[in-house]
Amino acid sequence: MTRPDLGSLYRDHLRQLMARADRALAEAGFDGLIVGSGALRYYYLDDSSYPFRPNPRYRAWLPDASPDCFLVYRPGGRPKLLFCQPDDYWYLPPARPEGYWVDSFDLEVVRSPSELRGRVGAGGRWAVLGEPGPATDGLGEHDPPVLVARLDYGRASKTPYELECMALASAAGVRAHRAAEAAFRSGASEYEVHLAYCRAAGAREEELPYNNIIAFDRHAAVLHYQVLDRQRPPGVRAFLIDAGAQHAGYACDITRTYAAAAGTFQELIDAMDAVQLALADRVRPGVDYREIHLEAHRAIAGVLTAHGIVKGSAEAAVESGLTSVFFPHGIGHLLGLMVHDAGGFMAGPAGGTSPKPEGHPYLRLTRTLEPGFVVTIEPGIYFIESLLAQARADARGRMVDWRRVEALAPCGGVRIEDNVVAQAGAPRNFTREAFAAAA
Ligand SMILES: [Mn+2]
Repeated sequence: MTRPDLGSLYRDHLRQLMARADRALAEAGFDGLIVGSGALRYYYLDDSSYPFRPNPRYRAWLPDASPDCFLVYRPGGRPKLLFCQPDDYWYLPPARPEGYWVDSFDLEVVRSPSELRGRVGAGGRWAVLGEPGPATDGLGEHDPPVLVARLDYGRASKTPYELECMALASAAGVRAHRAAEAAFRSGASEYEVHLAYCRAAGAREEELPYNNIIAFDRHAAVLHYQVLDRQRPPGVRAFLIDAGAQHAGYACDITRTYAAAAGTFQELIDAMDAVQLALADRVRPGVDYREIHLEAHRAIAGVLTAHGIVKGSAEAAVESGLTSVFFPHGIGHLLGLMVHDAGGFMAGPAGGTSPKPEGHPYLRLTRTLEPGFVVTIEPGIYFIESLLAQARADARGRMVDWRRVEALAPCGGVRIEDNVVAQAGAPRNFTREAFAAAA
């Protein structure tokens, strides 16, 4: 498959970004924009730093991820990049950037972030996006809400460049997911699966968009399970992996669940796979994402009753709140430079909040989908002891077949998560596309 040329996509992307910034700056009453990539942070009482993550509002402009750099932009002019290349013999300074995006900037190499001062240009009201620090002190207003609201709101719709970066991230993530499944099936421990994943993704841990969730059996019932057991226990039945990859800062966020053998749990996985595909098909412009979340509860209720986990009607399972015991998180979120991307609750470009549906506090996206929105669709069914105990203690307890629950609980849970683009016509599913290409 021939891929589109990132360079020309990037130039269009930057033009769109500048047009968006021009409008937002005018509406918010600013003359220019300074965006910092961020500074290294150090562990308490230590001289080693946390892994560096650039400011996503900086990364929206360019793929470089070096600390202490600044983008300086004034409408009507070319964006300037102050690229920090410290004179430092303890660490290797970042190389002067190269690649398809560099020619779009007036590049100035500086030795220290303090050189920003004096290069911003005279006069005007400046907005500074990024954490406050000595380099930007007094240069302008930090993260002015009227401006960041407009910029963040626009980031939900991805440009063709961003979509291509996300397709490339998905390809890397799927490559690694396949390696992880193979490792699981060949007897690896959680930790060894993780290493196989990183190797296939070509990523150090700190380059992953979020910490891998690699969970055997009951560990899958811990939604953000973070331990990687070094030993594989005997008789593992199930494997849930929620792991991503990135390209130029853009993330994929993929979850798959596997059964070690055919049987009841595999049937539950198959049923959830069908639910997941049907929900992913609803990702279309004009659809209120909250509706997809509520639809997920109805579909999951259908699976719970069809598989004898819940007795009675699917409607009663939704109405009593029983589905939230088995599916206690949101159906998904915006995805982009951040795994839970910016602006998920915004009512409009000027700000305001779009409320979550009552009784659904963990939903992370409440907007109506527009072309170019990339969202995750990640329905799940889990056997979480503490939530089950609460349900058992009240009226919902009578609606559950507890023997069925006890039989499935050792498998932990199922989640299947794809990354889906809203567009005219049928949605584009990055994840299924990448799995099909890899098969
Ligand atoms: Mn997710």
